[in-house]
Amino acid sequence: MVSFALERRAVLSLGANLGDRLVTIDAAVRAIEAIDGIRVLQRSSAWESPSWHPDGEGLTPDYVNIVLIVGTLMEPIDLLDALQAVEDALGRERAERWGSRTIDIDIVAVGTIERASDRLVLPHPRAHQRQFVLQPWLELDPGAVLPGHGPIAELADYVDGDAWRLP
Ligand code: A4P
Ligand code: MG
Repeated sequence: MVSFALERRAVLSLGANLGDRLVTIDAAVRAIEAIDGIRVLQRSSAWESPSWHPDGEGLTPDYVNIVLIVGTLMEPIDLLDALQAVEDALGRERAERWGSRTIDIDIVAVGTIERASDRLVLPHPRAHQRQFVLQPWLELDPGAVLPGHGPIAELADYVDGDAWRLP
């Protein structure tokens, strides 16, 4: 019998604002499904939103974002390595922080872990402020709680910003 007793649930946010955004997101989901040690459990619809940037909204092309809920036995840092390898394989260039990108894969949360190191902050430090993370996550799990921040349904009620579900 296969046991998933030690498996943690991780919430991933995928975003793209260059090229054929939906095609790249589909390719990223397939690449994540192919990783040994990750099971994709749920995938949200695609949501579009103006680009967020510390200097203002809408300075770069609009994004498409989705949320994936996965099960994994991997340590969070190994998960980050595996997801960054997917970004690299899909042509992601890290020219500037918050710059446009073919694909960005952020780890929103891993179980109830709250931990910060140089390479990985959990939960993602800006996830609680972003409708483009909260709305697709709500679609999959309306009762979810973001560790350290509370129920995502409440966060989504008072966070600014806009995100619309694509048909
Ligand atoms: N890092 C630390 N914690 C994490 C985490 N929880 N998940 C480190 C993923 N990475 C994490 O990331 C920079 C470094 O953050 C990584 O090397 C990792 O060690 P990056 O992906 O190379 O660069 P980035 O994406 O520009 O940085 P970051 O911090 O992920 O940016 P944000 O704040 O996520 O902004 N607007 C819309 N509408 N939709 C979007 O998806 N995304 C961004 C990216 C900006 N505006 C957006 C969207
Ligand atoms: Mg990122």
